[in-house]
This record gives sequence, structure tokens and C-alpha cells, in this order.
Amino acid sequence: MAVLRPASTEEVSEAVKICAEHGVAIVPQGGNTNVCGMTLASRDAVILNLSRMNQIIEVDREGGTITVEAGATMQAVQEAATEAGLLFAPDWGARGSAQVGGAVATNGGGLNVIGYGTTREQVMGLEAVLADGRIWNGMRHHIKDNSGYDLKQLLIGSEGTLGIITRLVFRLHPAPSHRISMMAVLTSTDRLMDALALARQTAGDQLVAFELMNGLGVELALERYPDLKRPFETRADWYVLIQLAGGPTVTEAMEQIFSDGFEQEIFSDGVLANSIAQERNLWEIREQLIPIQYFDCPFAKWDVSVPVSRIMEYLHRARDIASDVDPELVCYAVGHVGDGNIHYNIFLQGRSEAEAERIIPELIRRIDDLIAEMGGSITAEHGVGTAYIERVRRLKSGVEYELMLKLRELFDPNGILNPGKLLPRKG
Ligand code: 2HG
Ligand code: ZN
Repeated sequence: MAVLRPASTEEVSEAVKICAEHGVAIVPQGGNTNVCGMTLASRDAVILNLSRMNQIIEVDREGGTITVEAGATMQAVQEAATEAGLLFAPDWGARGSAQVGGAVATNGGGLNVIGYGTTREQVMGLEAVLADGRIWNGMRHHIKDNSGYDLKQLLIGSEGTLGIITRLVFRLHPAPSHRISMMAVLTSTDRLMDALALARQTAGDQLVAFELMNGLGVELALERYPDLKRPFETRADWYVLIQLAGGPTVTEAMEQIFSDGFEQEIFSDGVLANSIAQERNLWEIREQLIPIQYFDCPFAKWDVSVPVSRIMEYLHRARDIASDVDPELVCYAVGHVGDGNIHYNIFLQGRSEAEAERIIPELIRRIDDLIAEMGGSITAEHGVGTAYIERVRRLKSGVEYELMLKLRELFDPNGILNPGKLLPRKG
């Protein structure tokens, strides 16, 4: 119906009060980079866009915190922290447009969860406007507070259904003085866990990223973006991309991983990035695996989490299901295997819309069941939005689902905050 662009928490509160009075639905919107329909608005809703609330309010060097408005981009917050000699940890490809309010509202994961945890773990305090327009100021700058229920944890990951996050206090980490990455070919996919164990044992908490990339995606990225350089000649089905960050010892640790990996026949080829440009090239390849995955054909999508030791088992079993449904299907996997999360897409190249309508529900049902049987999640870091509502509902226990519905009822009895996202619309 309209796009509201408030410039302060008070304006958000005023806007919400007016909407509440008239029963108008509000869709909070940050950088619009989520991938499951979280900021889609129906005709009877207003979009409340937070991009004018983009101030970096304060960096507390001694306390290691940064206070910001929700509409600041991830990159702006990263840069402000870096300027103060500290690190704002959350990071992913959409850093230039994704906003921190959205990152918290969706509890985004990203490239370095293995090193620093999810966005949730970076939040020390927040402020939110509730469904009746009241402002809750939970802007705490201290780590410890056992004075009751930790309400901020409910708002984190609530996708705008329990309140609109307006300001945030984040924890910052010491900025690493050294950073180094390597990309390698696994001699066999069976050695994936050996590669992870080797990296963990050698680097300890200096291991900040451990990604798996598929060969099809890497070839397509190199073809489509001529500025990207092929890191080495070997073409393989799977590659790992590892990053260490910390003090000067990271270089030695990475060299150790590299040489031990060859000696133990875990890697058959690889490259250590020796310059910032080389390192950037490796990560550009990784980040481009996402835009190029949107082939012009129907597809089914998962954001899988399984116990990290079972990632390969998942990939084999999901592949078997896909081949059983239709041997021509293309499976595409990329992601943060170090923390047990893999983005998994199945493309129906050459299949008509009518065929897709038959194939996709079967794929979704069978692979969702596989993930549930393996004790995992079908949406590990992307959230629910509109895309996963029914699928999540089918897999959650009755108790858990009922508690979620009751919480929403408590925070937003009239169902005006982001209706139809995360949970079905009321009524
Ligand atoms: C990433 O890890 C994103 O690059 C993937 O989370 C997003 O699958 C997507 O569209
Ligand atoms: Zn991801």
C-alpha cells in the first residue's frame, strides 16, 4: 500500500501506532537480501523500510562494543569496527546491502560462524518497537544479565513478527592482524572430515571459515566472470576453501595444514593465497557461486544443517533421492560445512513447469524427511519467511509449534507484524 521510511525510533513507533489503530499489516524491510520471501508485502500491507536509520552511534574501544541503528549496512558496521582496530564478525556476500537489523531479525549465519558464532552471539543489546507502538529499550552494553527471561533472544531470529528492531549493541572482537586462505581439491569426498579435523587440530580457534564448493559452480563462475582467476589447473567435483585469522602464527599454521594435507593424501592439489589479491580472488569465486546458481529453470532449495560429521552422507543420500525421482536432475551444493550447514539446490533443467509441479513436491517431501531423520534443519541460517512455512510446520513437534504460535499471540495479538512470514497468517 505504501512504503514508510522513518528516520528515528520515535517515528517507527508513531507509524506502528497508526497502523495498529487501523489494523494495517506492516512488513519491516532492511536490505532486502534474504532468500525466502521475508520482506514480500501483500497489497493490504505497508512496508516499513529502515534504511534511513543507518547511523553508527558509538564505538566503545575499551568495552569492545558498537552501537548502531538497525538500517546500517553490515559493511558500514564492519568498516567502523575496523577503523577502531576491532572486528564486527558477521559477514556474507551481501554485506554491501544487507542491514544489521535484518541480520539480527533473521539471525543470519554467513562465512565465519565456525570462528565467531552466528549473529545471535554478537548481540549484547537491542531496542525494538512492539506491535502496539511501545518502545522496548534493551540496549545493554554488558555481557551478564540474569535478571529474568532474555527477551532479546526471542526477537533475534523472529523475522519481524515479534517487534521491529530499531537499534543494536554488538560485541566486537579483537581484529586479527593476519589472515590467510587456501583452496584445495580433496583426493576423495570421503576425506572431507579429515580435512576439517586437520584444520581444527592445527589452527585451533584461528580457523574462521571452512567452506565446500562444487565443481560445476566453480567452472560456471570462472566462465561468467573473466576477472576471476583459475586458482590451479585441476578441475574437480569438490573443493574446500579454508581461512585462518589471528596473529602472525596463522601463516605457519596454514602452511602446516597445506603440507600435512598433501602428505596424508587428503588434498591432491591446492593453492595458498600469498597476497590480499589472491585471497580476494578465492573468496570472490565462493561468493559468485550464489548468483550463478539461479539458472533459468525451476528448482527446489534447502538450507541444510546436519551434524557436521554427516555432511557427506547427506550429500550422497540426497543425490540418490534426486536420481531416483529423475536421473537428469542437477544437484548443486555450496556452503559452510565447517559448521554443518550446506546450501543445497536441485535444478530441473529442461523440465517444463508442469513436470516441475509434479517433481518438486516429491523432492521436497523426501529430502525434508531425510534431513529430519538425520536430526537436522531444512533452513539453517536463511530463516523461514514465506518459503519454508509449511515445510517447517510439518517437521516441528506440536509442542514447539504451539509455543511459537502462543508467543506471537502474546507479542502481536492482532497479527499486524509481518503476517504470513515464519508462521501462517492469523485466522
Ligand atoms: C551463502 O552462503 C548464502 O552464500 C546463500 O547463504 C544464499 O542460497 C542462497 O541464495
Ligand atoms: Zn550461507
